[in-house]
Amino acid sequence: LNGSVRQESSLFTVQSPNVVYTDDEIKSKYAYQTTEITRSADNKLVATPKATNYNFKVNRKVGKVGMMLVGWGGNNGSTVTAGILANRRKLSWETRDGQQTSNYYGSIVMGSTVKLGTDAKTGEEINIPFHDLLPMAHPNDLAIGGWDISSLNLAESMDRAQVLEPTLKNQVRKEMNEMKPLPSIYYPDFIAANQEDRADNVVKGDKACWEHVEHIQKDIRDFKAKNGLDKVIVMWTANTERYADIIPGVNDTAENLINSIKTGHLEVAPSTVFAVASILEDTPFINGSPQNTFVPGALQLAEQRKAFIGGDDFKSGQTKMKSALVDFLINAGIKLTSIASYNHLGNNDGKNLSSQKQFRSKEISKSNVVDDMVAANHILYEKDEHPDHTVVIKYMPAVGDNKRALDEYYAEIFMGGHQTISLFNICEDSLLASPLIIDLVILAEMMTRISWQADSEGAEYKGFHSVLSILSYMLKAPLTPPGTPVVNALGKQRSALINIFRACVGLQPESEMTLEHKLF
Ligand code: NAI
Ligand code: DG6
Repeated sequence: LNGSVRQESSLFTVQSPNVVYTDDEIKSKYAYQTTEITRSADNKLVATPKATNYNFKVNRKVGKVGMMLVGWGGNNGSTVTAGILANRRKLSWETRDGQQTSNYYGSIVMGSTVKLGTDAKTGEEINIPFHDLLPMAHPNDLAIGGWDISSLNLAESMDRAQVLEPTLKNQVRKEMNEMKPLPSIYYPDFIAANQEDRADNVVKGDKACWEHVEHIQKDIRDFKAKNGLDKVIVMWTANTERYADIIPGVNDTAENLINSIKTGHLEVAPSTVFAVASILEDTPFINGSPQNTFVPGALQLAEQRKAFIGGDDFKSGQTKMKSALVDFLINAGIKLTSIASYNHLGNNDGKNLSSQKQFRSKEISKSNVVDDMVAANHILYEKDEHPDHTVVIKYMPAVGDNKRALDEYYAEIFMGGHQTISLFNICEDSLLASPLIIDLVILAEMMTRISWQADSEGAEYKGFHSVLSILSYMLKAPLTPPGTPVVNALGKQRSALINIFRACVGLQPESEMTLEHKLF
């Protein structure tokens, strides 16, 4: 599949002495306004407005972009591929509800709008597609490839997944028949034993070795060359692995990790080998599953090489809802006291997660998603106090990809009263995850074209930190640069993303004050 290049056509330009457009770049000067807090001698808080000046530079040339999925033949991999093909060809298909046309619903980049400003004449809010905020790649243009330990071609994988309508599958079948995942690395100890029967497309060797790293590097290079690509994003959408033990001398530093791969240490996971290979190829690598792929050594390697990484675990239905609802409850001054999250599903992900060690990885990523919101409200919660939180996942083959998620939120309200909110969420899991894969690819690629400069004499332009916490909106357990806070609140994650992109074109954050409508 060849990626193609589309001509950038800006929907808007910024008219400001702080913003300069050239054919190749958008340059902006931006004053970042924050509030610095200090304490007075009598321990009173002192808030001081602070402005830090930055220059941003956006490379406007998107180039040819490809995505390589690890686990391409899985439910997510085959569904996102069919979805992109269908959108590219503007397909529509017959369903029992009528004619359905291709869309990118569920993608923040392709399906959501952002407020640009207010109409000078009418005072109306002007909203534009998120995709038009900056010159972003278009998903229809992505070259698609990847690896799977299962040899089925993508048409067969799509049938195995049982997600899409036959009337759609028939229209993309021919193209998907031609798509065959590259053989992958398989270390049986990291995924459930019940996955063994699909592992018929594997590279020789059942533990880490440097040949595996080089093999994957070559796959990336070959894919780039074959499709004439400028850039590739690699994403792990393969099975959830068990956690790797963090062992001093083994995976705690970049050097130790590399040595451990070379000596075949048994605690190096396939996903970490993919991450290392991608980092060494200067290819952004995103982990869509919950395991600790980014052991400290992998993280350090990414920092040393200034390569972009992001993770962990796609945040699709239950957790996305949780990170919005809990934000609402606690910010409304309601004391959430427990969350019981149960789900059952019958796809291969559910089968893999029926094994305890793999379930444990998912339990961790699903459980830590409210910590920042709780910690921020010291009126409702004492230090280190947390709501009870239970996560249950059961494998129920009959429901296939149609995951059922049941949540009970129990909260304390005014004067000892109680509020119970019960949610029952049913959806095709892969149809929620596929747009996230697209968003992660488009946004990670965008970040490769943004650089910043401190507004001081002789400062150099550089990229953002290796760990792309800007991708948090799509991820359950957002990875952040070491020592920096994790933000789970969904609204804050979206604001950070949008406002950083606004800053790149010299626009202040949207404050929602709308004073123009309030001060008559
Ligand atoms: P799946 O089980 O259908 O697909 C995973 C694919 O990975 C399979 O085809 C398998 O053969 C392949 N695989 C396993 N180990 C591999 C390796 N070492 N190299 C290459 N391929 C390998 O699962 P699905 O539903 O596509 O989900 C993928 C991952 O995304 C899972 O870890 C899941 O937990 C995670 N996820 C899924 C979400 C969703 O809503 N569908 C949301 C959040 C995370
Ligand atoms: C059941 O929890 C299986 C998981 O793989 C989830 O489907 C997936 O992680 C999505 O979870 P959530 O909480 O983002 O909907």
